[in-house]
Amino acid sequence: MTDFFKGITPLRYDPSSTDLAFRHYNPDEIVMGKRMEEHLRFAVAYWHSFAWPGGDPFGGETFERPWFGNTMDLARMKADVAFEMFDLLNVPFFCWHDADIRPEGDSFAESLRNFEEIIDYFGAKMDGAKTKLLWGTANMFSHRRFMSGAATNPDPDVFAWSAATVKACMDATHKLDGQNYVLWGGREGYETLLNTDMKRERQNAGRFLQMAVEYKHKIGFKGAILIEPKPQEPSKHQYDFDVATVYGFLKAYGLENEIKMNIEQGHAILAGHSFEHELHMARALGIFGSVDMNRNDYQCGWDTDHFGMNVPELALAYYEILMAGGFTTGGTNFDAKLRRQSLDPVDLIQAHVGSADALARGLKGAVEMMEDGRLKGFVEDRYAGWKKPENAEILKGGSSLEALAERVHGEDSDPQPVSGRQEYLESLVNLFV
Ligand code: XUL
Ligand code: CO
Repeated sequence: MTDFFKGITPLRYDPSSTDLAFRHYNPDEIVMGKRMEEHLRFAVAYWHSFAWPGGDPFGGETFERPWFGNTMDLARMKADVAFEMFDLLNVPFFCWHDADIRPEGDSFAESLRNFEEIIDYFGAKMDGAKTKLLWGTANMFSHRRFMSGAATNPDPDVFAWSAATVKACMDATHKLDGQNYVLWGGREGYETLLNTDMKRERQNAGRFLQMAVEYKHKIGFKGAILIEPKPQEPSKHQYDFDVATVYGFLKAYGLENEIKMNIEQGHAILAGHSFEHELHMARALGIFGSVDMNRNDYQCGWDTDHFGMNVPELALAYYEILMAGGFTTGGTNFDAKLRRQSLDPVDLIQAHVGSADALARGLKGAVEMMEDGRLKGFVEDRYAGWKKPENAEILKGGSSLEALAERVHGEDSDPQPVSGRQEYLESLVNLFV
């Protein structure tokens, strides 16, 4: 036991508490036939909570955690503190990158040894414990070797290094019985077109992904492979721009039935979309997987990774998730970090508790929207004309421009516009949030 969280007792659901407690997140409450914990499937992100030093583009470390440093002893202390927080929060899942959990070695072999030792350390802690692994992933963006990309690096040796890294991370995810494996390509893009061959980089990334899928099947990993779209930052432009772009890419490499989406609120905003848009698009394309839950600062234009606290926005997000059928292997990963002035251990706990409560309220609002049924019914009615046999036939290929021209010529009145009733629908949403 470390003393990092000393004085903080396990968090409980207590709606009347005036102290630190869950006031809305009640894991055992049944909503829409399922325990709230099983709907939300919360995960703590190891990197933001335990590895991030509190820097910003103008300032360095503010967090001075006792486990910061590049040794195995410190990596084990970090793991001890992390699992203590998982227990305090009673959280069902966590997520990691290889680089957050192990010290970087002087060679690939040394880094791998460190990594595997920590994975076994995690395994021992997870044995009989509540917290499971939602997903593992490889950090192929922080180290300078990845500055020109991982799978899209012009240097085949970096491509090979990246393949070895993904192999190790998939092996470890499989060993810890992870529910998913995530790929986020922060440097799979470019800084300047003047030194970039886009055709080659896309091909290389496509082949890399195919090899990851081949390996998944070879080792019998049953979890989902997820891609996390983001349009830019750290690179000027990234190939995994948004859900629709990634879908086109997957189609081109025959992977659309193999890979799903891990959708992040902040990334959706950077792509010029809303979170709901990205979730709805993934639902429409049948590739919804999981979410990285956070909140962007709408003014500053960076991926600020605030904790999600805006209930009306969260209700719309969970409405889309419920419409997609809810999570199967996926979950709600708190891909969020403290503000750099929030120095105290209790701030880490408060952030997760406050966001869990906001998310629980969002979920409950979404459930009410689903159960009320008017939103869904409105959309169904709006497209009901397509159910008529003569219209359904058009989409089955049983029509042509000439046939439709004939139909229109034979009619004596124009189609009459029908109200989209946006304000009614927005007011309806407000009944539930
Ligand atoms: C970066 C980001 C990553 C991924 C995992 O914006 O969201 O932390 O979630 O690599
Ligand atoms: Co993320």
